[in-house]
Amino acid sequence: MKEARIKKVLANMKKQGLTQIIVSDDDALVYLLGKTPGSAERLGVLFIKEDGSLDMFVNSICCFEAPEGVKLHLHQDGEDVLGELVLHADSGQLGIDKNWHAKWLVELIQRRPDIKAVHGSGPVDDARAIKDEEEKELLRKAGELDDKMLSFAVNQLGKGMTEAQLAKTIEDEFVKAGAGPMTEGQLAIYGANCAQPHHDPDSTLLKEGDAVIFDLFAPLNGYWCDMTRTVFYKTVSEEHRKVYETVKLAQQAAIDAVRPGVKLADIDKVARDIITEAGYGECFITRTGHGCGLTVHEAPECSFTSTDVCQVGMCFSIEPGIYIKDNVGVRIEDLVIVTEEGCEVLTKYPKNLIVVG
Ligand SMILES: [Mn+2]
Repeated sequence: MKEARIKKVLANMKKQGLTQIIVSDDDALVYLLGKTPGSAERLGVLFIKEDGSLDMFVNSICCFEAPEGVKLHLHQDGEDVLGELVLHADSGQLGIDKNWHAKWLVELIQRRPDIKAVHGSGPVDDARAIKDEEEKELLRKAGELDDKMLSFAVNQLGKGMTEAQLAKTIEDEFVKAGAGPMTEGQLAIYGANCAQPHHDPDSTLLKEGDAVIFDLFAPLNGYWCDMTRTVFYKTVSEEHRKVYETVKLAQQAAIDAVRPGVKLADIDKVARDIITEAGYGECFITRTGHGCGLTVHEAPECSFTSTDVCQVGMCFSIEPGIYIKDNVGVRIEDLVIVTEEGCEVLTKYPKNLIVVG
């Protein structure tokens, strides 16, 4: 069990006025306990109360052994699965994490009308947003792997692969290098398809003058890397060069703006203003970034609606882009960790405009 992390969660519960919460999310359980029952569609949750008591309600099929300090409540298929949990909850407000299945939540509410269920991911998410030293080291290692994978990917251009074939080749390379299961495929996107930020790699072939977006992300020892680079194949038009240099400027300015106390909305604004002044404001259709850790997309969010403020230890992406329909797309993305003076950039693949082949 990770006691320091449980302490942070208890402090956050107090701050947020929550006396009891249910944690069901696998990544959150790994963060707090060092492991998860991996319950899938069955029940497997950690119940945390303000007095620090930790109770785990798990189906015995998961063969979950509770860490010291956690009281285990086992049940089996066919039994009153929620029975013990229903009795354990106190009346009043109960925080539920964002991923708990509605089937359990609805049943709990029906059986305990004295309970007021509220969204309760905050205490764990806010703790997870600030990485401890162990996590920072894992994120650095993941970043190093991403640098290698980007080099590998760029070296595959010109071999005649479709987007989908190249994406799969990169995924295989990640696996060979020790990456864990990837929730989505890698992104290798050519030409006008780059105008769709998350274009699903298909049978498109590479042609001269194409932009190529590589958005490469995978977990290494549980912690995700996430980096995007855009390169050009054989030639680059003046228009595309201008788009590229604008994104590069915006991305670097946003990185330079990161330091403790700065609002993430203001970091988004730094990038957005540069892109807007260059005349591409309407083509910047995404947020500037997202937190990254045990999950590739987690708190904090770097967008114009974000209410988060930079704190030392936060890890998030800075990935502005310009997406011009039927023409081109450029995105440049790095992961940063907020430090006392500014930030540490975890992904280091060069960002000068590269024309391959
Ligand atoms: Mn990203």
